Amino acid sequence: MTQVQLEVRGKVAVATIDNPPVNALSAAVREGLANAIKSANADAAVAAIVIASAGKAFIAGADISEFGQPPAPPSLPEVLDAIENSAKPVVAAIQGVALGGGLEVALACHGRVALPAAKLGLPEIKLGLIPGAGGTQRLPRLIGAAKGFPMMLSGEPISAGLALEYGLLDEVASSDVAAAAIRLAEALAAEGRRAVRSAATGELTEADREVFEALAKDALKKADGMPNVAALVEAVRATALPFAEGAAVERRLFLSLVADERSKALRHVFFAEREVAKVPGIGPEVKPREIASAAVIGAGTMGGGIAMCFANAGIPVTLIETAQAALDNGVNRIGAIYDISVQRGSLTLEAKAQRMALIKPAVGLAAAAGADIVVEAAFEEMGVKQQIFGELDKVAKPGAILASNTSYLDVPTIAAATKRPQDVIGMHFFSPANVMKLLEIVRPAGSADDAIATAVVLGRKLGKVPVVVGNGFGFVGNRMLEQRTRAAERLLVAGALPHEVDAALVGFGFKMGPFAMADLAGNDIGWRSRKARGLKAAVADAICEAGWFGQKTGRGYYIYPQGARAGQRCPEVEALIARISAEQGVTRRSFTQEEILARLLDPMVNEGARILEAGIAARPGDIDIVWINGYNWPAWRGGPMFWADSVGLDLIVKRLEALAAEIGDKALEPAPLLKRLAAEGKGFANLKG
Ligand code: 3H9
Repeated sequence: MTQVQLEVRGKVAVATIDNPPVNALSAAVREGLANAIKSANADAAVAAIVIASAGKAFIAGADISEFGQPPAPPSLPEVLDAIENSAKPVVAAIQGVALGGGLEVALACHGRVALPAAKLGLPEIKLGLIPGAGGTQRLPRLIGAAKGFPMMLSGEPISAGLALEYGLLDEVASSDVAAAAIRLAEALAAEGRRAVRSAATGELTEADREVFEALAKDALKKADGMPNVAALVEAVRATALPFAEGAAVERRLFLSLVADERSKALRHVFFAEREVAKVPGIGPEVKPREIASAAVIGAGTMGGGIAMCFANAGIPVTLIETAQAALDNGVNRIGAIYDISVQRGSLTLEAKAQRMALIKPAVGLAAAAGADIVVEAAFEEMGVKQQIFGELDKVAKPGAILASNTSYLDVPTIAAATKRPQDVIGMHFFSPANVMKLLEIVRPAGSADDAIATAVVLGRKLGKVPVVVGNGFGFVGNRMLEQRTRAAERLLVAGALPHEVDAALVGFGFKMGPFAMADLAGNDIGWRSRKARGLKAAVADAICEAGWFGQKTGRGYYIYPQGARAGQRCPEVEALIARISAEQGVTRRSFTQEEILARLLDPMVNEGARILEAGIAARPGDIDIVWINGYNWPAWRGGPMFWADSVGLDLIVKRLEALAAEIGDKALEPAPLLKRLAAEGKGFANLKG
């Protein structure tokens, strides 16, 4: 079975790539393309060649799953050289996305025709890479670096219309792109070989180079330590060299980036993001329910944000409160958030009006009667939730999905307040709900498969990354966060200071450390929750007892002079911490950044292992996706479970054993799964499949 079929139509040989789902350039496709070019050139009856594709995508790029494996010949640059140097002109017929190596195939051709809906781009930057098959050399030579460099820097594809304007395409065909490509191929053949232009022969003008250098300077400033931005600049600069030399520079840079841990992490995230959409036990035969309208209960910050998600997706939503004043406040808050977008220019006044019109404020639960889905975002207290669900059971229409936006509570207990537990699930949004990508969908035992499938489809429609998780205190994200919070408190008592702990996490790549985060969210939230659960945290409790709730009170772990967002070190807090260490008989010591990181992150990994053992997360990659999309874990670090693998599970086990002994806390001992994998010399990645 060849993945490239060659068929001669008149004088034109059409090579059609057929490698579902997205025609990635696997070794078999590369070989098939090389053979097609060779045999078409050897066939005296053929005057020109067209490269076309079956399916939706033209070519989605190199096969990402092959990276990091031993290279299988022919390499893509070799195939592209064969296309470019073909004695007979080659034209690309682009019917769908031409991305990465896919666009590089098209660039090596002598002509390019696309359908209007096609998209063209070089997204390698998003995988921690740069184009590696001549893209950095051919694209700027064809359309100029002033246009080509930003395309490679952002990784965002452009439309066929813009590509035509740029000169990246020769033609946009309204239909039958293969026929249009055949016509162009015939015309090029008729003009004769010498008239055929190759992207590799183009040269950049002085003015173009100047614009590029200015853009490059700016990009390097914002590169944030990502090595591929500097590599991209270097590769584009190499267009000043003869093509073959420039291509060699690009290849060297590309190969070193493929081996870089940051790109490995981003590739892991690419596949984990797609895998997370597959819910174990729920196949395509499970049809999601139709969601044409929604209701959100609670017009507080969370409920308002969730209502905005529905309105942004064009779904009418009833926003419900118990009293008019609270409702008015909620609606005003939503309006004010949209106003900020309007001021920033990211939303038109008209769009704001349309979205506000989709939000229907109402007092009383009876207004939820017509909704296909009801999302409860009321106070986080079991009694409150049970009362609401009991009433909803009476008013909601049959088959409506009843979702609780609980962060910690037991969903089956909430469901037990209804006579339709199969329709009750958790939908845990993250604050601010209209911004954060993560949506934990809690799937309690007894919930209907089609209710879960509906929530997944809806989640994506709302622009979220839905991750289906099992029921259990704190689900995945908050359960692991609690370990980090405890670890941060332990570090303070042992000798570290808040700014040192925060700096370690920021150095790792988080936007904020745990104490800056707590000050932003409000320290009283954790305090209330600890009190309700009978838990103690000496430093955190003392901070709250002093009334230092964080930014909103002007002080917390840090001081915030006159509403400043960045906190300053607080001598009183530091003295308070030292006093608590002394009270607990601890001799304070200093910690390196590396020690701080290990103490914060190892217990999270341990909890992740327990979550996997309990089946609360289906795969280690799901946990990574939760942390990247809900808690700002840097994507280029791949998520906590990927990070653990890169550190080595045996080392994490040793560190946890030492920590458990030092603290005298059995809960910190390595989980059985972690120990087993470490003993077998494996990582979490081995759990796949
Ligand atoms: C590159 O080209 C380097 C070169 O410069 C140099 C080489 C020397 N490889 O996203 P979907 C799979 S780097 C392997 O759900 P959609 C994906 O895993 C590459 N597999 O569909 C999924 O599998 P499964 C530059 C790939 O319709 C299935 O296809 N290119 C690849 O929402 C469907 O994917 C890119 O970065 C791949 N390249 O979106 C483009 N692409 O069904 C990456 C997809 O088993 N791809 N798969 O879960 C995309 O942006 C989107 O997948 C695309 C389709 C827009 C194509």
